[in-house]
Amino acid sequence: MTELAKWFDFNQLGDERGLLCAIEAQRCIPFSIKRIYYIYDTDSGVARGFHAHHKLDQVLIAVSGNCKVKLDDGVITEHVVLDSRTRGLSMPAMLWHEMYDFSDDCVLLCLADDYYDESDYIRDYNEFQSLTIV
Ligand code: T46
Repeated sequence: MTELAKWFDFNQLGDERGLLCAIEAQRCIPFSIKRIYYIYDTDSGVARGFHAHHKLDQVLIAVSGNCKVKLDDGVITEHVVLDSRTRGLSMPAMLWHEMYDFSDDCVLLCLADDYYDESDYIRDYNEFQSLTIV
């Protein structure tokens, strides 16, 4: 089966003092980071996302706790679990995504290759589907 999810694995560094994970733009992820945001204190039962982006490229990392993500490219749908602080989920443009089942302690770190721009969002699923038809 074709898989939509692509992952980036980051090196876990550490010593007797604890652990550390470094993410270098253009090395560990394939773009330069222009924006970082994080999602936290999401009430259980709440789902977020429900959109795709025209151009934005992102990587999502659950740096604390866990959540699930539904991915949909207009043809294939896949559900993945984000539960590792050393693993990033690739979230390229034109991939419909919905995040759900957030644990109480979930902090979802998002690395983005561009600034916030509402006009880059496709929030209507029918519009998204029409754009995926070639
Ligand atoms: C995405 C998923 C994974 C800003 O003003 N600046 C920002 O950089 C962001 C990300 C959001 N906002 C505003 C826009 C809304 O008024 O914050 C509010 C919440 O954003 P939204 O409803 O889009 O949040 P999510 O969790 O549905 O989606 C977010 C990102 O917006 C989106 O790009 O891919 O996380």
